[in-house]
Amino acid sequence: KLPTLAVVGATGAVGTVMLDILSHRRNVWGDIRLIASPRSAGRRLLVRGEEVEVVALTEEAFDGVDVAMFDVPDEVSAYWAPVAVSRGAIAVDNSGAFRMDPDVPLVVPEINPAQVRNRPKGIIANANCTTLAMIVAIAPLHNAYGLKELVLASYQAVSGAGQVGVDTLHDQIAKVAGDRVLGTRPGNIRHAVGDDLGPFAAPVALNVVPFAGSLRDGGWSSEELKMRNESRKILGLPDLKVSATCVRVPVVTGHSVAVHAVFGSEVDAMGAREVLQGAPGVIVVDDPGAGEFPMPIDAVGTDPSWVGRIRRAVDDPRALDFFVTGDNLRKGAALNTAQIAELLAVELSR
Ligand code: 2RA
Repeated sequence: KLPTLAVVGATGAVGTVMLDILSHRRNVWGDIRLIASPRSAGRRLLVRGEEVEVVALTEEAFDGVDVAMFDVPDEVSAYWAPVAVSRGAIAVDNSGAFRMDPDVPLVVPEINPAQVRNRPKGIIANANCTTLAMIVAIAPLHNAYGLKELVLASYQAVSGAGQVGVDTLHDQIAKVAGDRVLGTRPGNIRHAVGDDLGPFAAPVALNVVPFAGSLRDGGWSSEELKMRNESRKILGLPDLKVSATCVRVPVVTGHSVAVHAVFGSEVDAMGAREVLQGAPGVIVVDDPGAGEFPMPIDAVGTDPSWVGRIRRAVDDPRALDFFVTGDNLRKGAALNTAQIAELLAVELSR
């Protein structure tokens, strides 16, 4: 009998992409149960070509479930993932609630798939979308050259903040469109956009906002610390030096990262390109003379991380600079969760 899957948060931005992904990947599931807040219960959503009724999040909703995926806020996962486990399910959680728990593996199937078996709490965590955008490109380079340090700058899409982020950007674009004076005087974009900043710290239309997440000690943002801490855990490099600056940009979907990676041995761009061409989950798009480089407008809706602008640092033969873009709702969230769950489906079907 094929295992039963539950999708918790089935009606959210990531949940919607999840249903699409489950409908198009190899079918390893028996029943798929859709779970959401009581206010969404009763809605009928399409998955694998069939309408399935959404049920409310209750303890009983997990009975008979083998694997429960969670795409819900941290506090919802923190409470309900252990409930799912107590009802017999393995939880795969896409929130930040468990990622740094030493008893919860943080799994990227292209990098550390064996970690799915090391789950003393019955919970497996999915990394943050910004980490996931770049880590499938970093890991093979680490295996080839021995990573010592990362200096990162993110360019994060508004959908990372959910549907409200997307709606906020579109509303702001509508307010600033057509006025060619905007952007030529201090404050005039703020004035045109008004107070409706949605989940962002400043207007995001016609702007970039060098802050994402919440403020933490030392002036770091939560997103920047996630890039550091999650990279260390996934790569198994607890002493890796990581400095990140996370920036929100007026892009709907597709998180990008400019990476400066320092290695223990000398690198060359051609060798790095070959390593990346052979890496799972990575596509190399690197012909700037022909106008080919990785961009969110091309990567959106696709599965791999797109890597390009690969250069050896001018001043350090052990350092590489490159640019990487990935769909933050797919590999950055739903796809990686689905891939982890598929590893569990194989284990459960044995
Ligand atoms: C963001 N990475 O882009 C976050 C979502 N977890 O806001």
